[in-house]
Amino acid sequence: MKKGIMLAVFVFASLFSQVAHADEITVAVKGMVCSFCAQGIKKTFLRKDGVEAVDVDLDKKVVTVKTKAGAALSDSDVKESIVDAGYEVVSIERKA
Ligand SMILES: [Cu+2]
Repeated sequence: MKKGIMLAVFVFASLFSQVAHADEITVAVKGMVCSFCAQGIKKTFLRKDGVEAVDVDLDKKVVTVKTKAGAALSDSDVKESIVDAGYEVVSIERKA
């Protein structure tokens, strides 16, 4: 009986972690050159629901977006934010 409960808890926890995991999205961006660009992109992303953190690497021209647990940010959401900020998306990569 105890084993059954343990198993149920384990199954539930692993299911839950799949649903509520946060995404890490790496976006290669064309056109950003200075810290003002970086700030603009950060602000645009942070206005979106479900965005936990944004990191901009100006050397690599890469923006890393972390979503909140359980939140989803689609590729078109990502694209929209970059374009709204005035830049161009080169590629989008996701890491679960
Ligand atoms: Cu700039």
